Parts: sequence; structure tokens; C-alpha cells
Amino acid sequence: MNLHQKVAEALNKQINNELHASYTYLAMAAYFEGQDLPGFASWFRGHSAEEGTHAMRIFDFIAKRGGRIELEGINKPQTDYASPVDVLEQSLAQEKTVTGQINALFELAHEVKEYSTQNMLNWFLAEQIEEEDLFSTILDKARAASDDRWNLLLLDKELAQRGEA
Ligand code: OFO
Repeated sequence: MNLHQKVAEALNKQINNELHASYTYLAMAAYFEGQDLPGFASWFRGHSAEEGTHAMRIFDFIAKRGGRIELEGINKPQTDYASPVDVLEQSLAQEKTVTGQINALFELAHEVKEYSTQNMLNWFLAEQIEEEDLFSTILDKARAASDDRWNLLLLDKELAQRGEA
């Protein structure tokens, strides 16, 4: 069965959303490079790469289903942040937005009986639970560290060890 047109359009939009998330995490990595917090920077860099793989999962799915892939421009991400806590708050908010996007996609796929799309999206639903949990854990730690440079350096070291999230 050909990929439903409305679903194909929504999946293309989601490729763009994932790439925008990737670009935003890269901007966050750049912010941390500027703050001399290399552990945070590499953690966000790793997460940026991960979002790229999410985009490619959808890209590959559309291709396999014989749909048309249409790439759009990626909006400029925010490049300045008030503090590490601000970055973590915004990244958690972004993950919540993505969860909403995946839920909406699932709802559409359900509505038009796109069963294989629902199956593909199940992976994303599970992934979003992990990601929201991960970002809220790091946010809690960043809040606990507050503006104390020593605490931030300890958290930075922890994030450097975690490597790619
Ligand atoms: Fe971090 O989210 Fe993609 O899907």
C-alpha cells in the first residue's frame, strides 16, 4: 500500500522538526563551548547527532514506502542563553514539543489506518519517554549546581564521562 499522502507530508515535516532539534542542540553545544564547559558541550553535541539519526529513521521509512522526500530549510536556532539552567529548561521543553509532534503523527496515522507508520512511530514514543526523563534528570542536577562554578565543573565532568547521551 502506498504511503498515505497526508501522512507523507506530516512525516516530511517531522524530518524538519528533528533536524531543527539537532541544530538547536548544536547551538546549545556552542553556548557551552563559550562557557568553558566542555562536558556539557560534548553531551549536547552527542544529542545533536542523535536527533540527526531520528530524522534519518523517518527519511528511510518514507523512502522504503515509496513516498516522496521533500527537504525544507531549517530555521535558525536560538544562539544565546541566560545560563546552563536556561539551556536545560529549554531543551526539556523542546523534547516535550517533540513528544507532542509524535503523538499528533500517531493520531493521524491511526485515523487513516496507516498501520506500518504507527509501528514505526512506536519506537519514537518509547524514545521520547527516555529523552524527557534524561533531560529532566540533567535539569535537576543543573538546578542543584545553580550558579556555583565549582558545582558546574563537577557536573561538567560527569557529563563528559557520559559521552553521547
Ligand atoms: Fe530528542 O527527540 Fe528526536 O524524536
